[in-house]
Amino acid sequence: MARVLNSWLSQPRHVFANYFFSALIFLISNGASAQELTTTAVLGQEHVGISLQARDADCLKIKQINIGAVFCFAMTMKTPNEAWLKDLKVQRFDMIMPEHRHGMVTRASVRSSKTGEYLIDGVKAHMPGEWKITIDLVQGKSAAHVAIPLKL
Ligand SMILES: [Cu+2]
Repeated sequence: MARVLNSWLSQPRHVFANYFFSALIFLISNGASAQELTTTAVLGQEHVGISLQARDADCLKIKQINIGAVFCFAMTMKTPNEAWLKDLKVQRFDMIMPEHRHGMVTRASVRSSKTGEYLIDGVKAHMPGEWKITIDLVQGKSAAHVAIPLKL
């Protein structure tokens, strides 16, 4: 009886785990190919929601990042504290391949036209593989280093 009960109990969990991991893998791979990347940074008391969307060289919408092509990121920072967000600075934006110990062959530049909205020009992945986006944020005396994985 215990064995039957055990196998009955373990079955749904096993199925659930399978679904869970497939969903997780889907989310991870989808996040990279759809170019909508999100993360959270903590600076002092503030939790900042960060989202990145890949665009083409003119910062217009695209479906995928092409290896070897210069592209742009549209980056949005969100926090309930608008006044605080006004003084948030993106000090550095870079993209590296940690396993290959190299960065990009271009230099990215950050511009902001509106509070919490940024355009990052001159981004380029010159080879496929595991990239890592790194962003340095500063607000007053608080700073954060953000890392977002990007598989291309
Ligand atoms: Cu590389």
